[in-house]
Amino acid sequence: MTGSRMIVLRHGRSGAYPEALVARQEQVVRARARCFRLAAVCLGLLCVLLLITNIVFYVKYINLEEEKNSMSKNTFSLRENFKVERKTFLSYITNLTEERDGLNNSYQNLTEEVDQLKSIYKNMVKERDELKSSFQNLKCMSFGSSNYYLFNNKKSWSEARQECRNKGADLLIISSKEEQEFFKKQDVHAWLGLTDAEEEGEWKWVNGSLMTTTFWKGGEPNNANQGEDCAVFTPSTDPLNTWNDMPCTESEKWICELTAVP
Ligand code: MMA
Ligand code: CA
Repeated sequence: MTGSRMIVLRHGRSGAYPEALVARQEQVVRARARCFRLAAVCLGLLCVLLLITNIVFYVKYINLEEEKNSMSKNTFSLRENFKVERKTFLSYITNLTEERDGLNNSYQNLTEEVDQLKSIYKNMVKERDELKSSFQNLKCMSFGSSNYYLFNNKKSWSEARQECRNKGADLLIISSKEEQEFFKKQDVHAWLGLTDAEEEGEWKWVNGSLMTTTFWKGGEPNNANQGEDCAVFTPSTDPLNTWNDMPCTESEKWICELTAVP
């Protein structure tokens, strides 16, 4: 039961205000006042606490706001940097792509060049081998004022003549019995520089002179099958009858003659 109710009950029962009761009532009033003061102090303290809390939170909020602003600034600058870097990288990629395409082209050109060089090299090796073989088999002879070169590979009459001319010589011209006998001793089967290609039956040496001394085999020249316009020196038992006419397209060995300049 509260103090005020007790006072009312006592007052109702006795109907008078004794001094003790008054003192008691004053005591109660003072206690109430103390209570109110305490409550006010507590309230004040609470207000102060609230104020401090507010201030703390406000400061925190300001800091966070600043942090947020600085982060947004950073984010913006990062984004800008990223944009610039992206642009730079894109331009690098474009440049690199162009460079790669250029290199691809160069590579293709180089591959073609390499193929060409390979084929040139192959041809040169072939030519070298041909030259090697023809020079390995080349037999050099001397008679009178002429040097002779017997080639042991075979070519048509025109090609054989061209080979001689390339070396400043021409196909062999036999202009004496001694020269004929000399070649008989060599036991050769080779083109002579003698042809009737211009006019059938009119045999001419490659230097343009008409044939005077002749050493045909028996029955030759017979222009067999109407197609024999070039003369060949053949091995024969008879030293003074060794020539035969043959088709110019046949492949035979040949003798080049290089006459010494007087
Ligand atoms: C025969 C003879 C020659 C002719 C050749 C062609 C072997 O000789 O008929 O006159 O030139 O054949 O191969
Ligand atoms: Ca013949």
